[in-house]
Amino acid sequence: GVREQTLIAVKPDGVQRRLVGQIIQRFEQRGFKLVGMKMLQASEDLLSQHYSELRMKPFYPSLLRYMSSGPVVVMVWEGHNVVQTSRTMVGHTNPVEAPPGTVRGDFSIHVSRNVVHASDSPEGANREIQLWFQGKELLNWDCCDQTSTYE
Ligand code: YYY
Ligand code: MG
Repeated sequence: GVREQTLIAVKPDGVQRRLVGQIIQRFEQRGFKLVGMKMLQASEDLLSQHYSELRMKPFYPSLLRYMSSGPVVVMVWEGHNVVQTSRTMVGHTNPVEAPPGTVRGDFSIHVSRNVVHASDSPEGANREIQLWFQGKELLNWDCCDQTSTYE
């Protein structure tokens, strides 16, 4: 439905490289609605829950170290098929496979510094949103272009 939500995060490399504005712009321009956003330096505890499925991977320790090394900007975007569309906009996990026009294909080279996170399923998105945000931090607001974006 049009109320589907996803978690998008600009990772520490994206913040350091001042890409936050360009990344927000892409989601706004596509027509999605921003319903929550904050900047924080994530704890390893939060990140271990966020990346719990990857805990046995060889890159997991360095992933947590890097993701907790500086501020991230986390956002919740809402709209029809936002999870799948966001994955397409972000591009393949490994930037070598991410075509130009995607965030990773335009702004990154190496898998360990791929600029953004995007949830990979509606169920995963709901789990991640609850992990990163309190309910009161998500705003329910009317977007004035609703009837131009949706039937
Ligand atoms: O969802 P996505 O971020 O595209 O990829 P995941 O398979 O969930 O991995 C999360 C994160 O881990 C990835 O964005 C970079 C990092 N990573 C890595 O450093 N090296 C790999 N070989 C695979 C993933
Ligand atoms: Mg993932």
